[in-house]
Amino acid sequence: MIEDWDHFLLPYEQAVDELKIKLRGIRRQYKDAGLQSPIEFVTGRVKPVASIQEKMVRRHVAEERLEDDMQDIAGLRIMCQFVDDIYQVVDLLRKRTDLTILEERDYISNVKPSGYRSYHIVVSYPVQMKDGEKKILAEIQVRTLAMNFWATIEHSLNYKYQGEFPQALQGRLERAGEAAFRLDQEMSAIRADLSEVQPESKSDGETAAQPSDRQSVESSKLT
Ligand code: 0O2
Ligand code: 0O2
Repeated sequence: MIEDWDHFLLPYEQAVDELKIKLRGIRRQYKDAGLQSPIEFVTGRVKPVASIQEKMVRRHVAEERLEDDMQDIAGLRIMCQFVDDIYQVVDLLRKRTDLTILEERDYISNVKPSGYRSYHIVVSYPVQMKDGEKKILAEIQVRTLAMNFWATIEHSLNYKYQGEFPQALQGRLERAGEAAFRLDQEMSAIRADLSEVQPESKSDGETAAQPSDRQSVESSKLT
């Protein structure tokens, strides 16, 4: 029995705090270099005890296995403007020497049946505790703003319906997910068109040229 949850969760708090600072640091460095950051913003949380306990029951995770078998007690979320940015962030994470990637799950190429899209990375992250180093599992979810919009609302509706969406609602949510993804694709197409006429973003106040009148991808039909 874990009697002192605060004590158990302390290294997780430490890991989330450190990773938030480090990931936000990536954005700072891009800004500092005058470059467009692939990271828009970063959030993080330690899973509440009640959610950990509920997931232990649902997933049949014994308390002794908790540290190894529950990957998202420490959770970070990286929000990006564009789908391409997600893969750029994943590459940046792969190159880091302060964490070890254990698993990657691409729910963008392999959309979940619910309509959920995100790129998940499970990492092992070392925190320095008073008695020495402790390796903590953390789940980093990388997604666009549109994917986050969909997932946040779907998640809150899920609570309301306890995961048992009426069939018709389920279909509508899936279609809403598709619409959000078409929005992502259209935003990427607009960016590509803009960079054709204006290769580098101007910091000298020069006005941006108009995008070409070339028809953008068929995704422009956001129905
Ligand atoms: P709820 O209702 O559970 O969503 P700071 O970092 O100090 O600026 P703070 O208060 O630590 O700010 O919050 P942060 O880091 O901006 O974001 C915390 C929120 O991020 C949480 O809200 C979660 O909604 C969300 N979040 C971030 N990462 C994850 C993750 O990996 N998994 C999940 N499930 N949620 C995540 P709350 O407060 O927990 O409320
Ligand atoms: P929270 O803190 O409430 O977000 P499982 O964890 O059991 O769902 P698995 O395979 O261990 O499944 O992990 P998976 O599916 O790679 O990632 C789980 C997390 O991804 C979830 O955490 C959600 O944050 C997010 N997620 C996965 N599927 C969906 C979905 O259909 N809708 C939404 N909104 N989010 C999803 P938890 O456990 O729900 O915790």
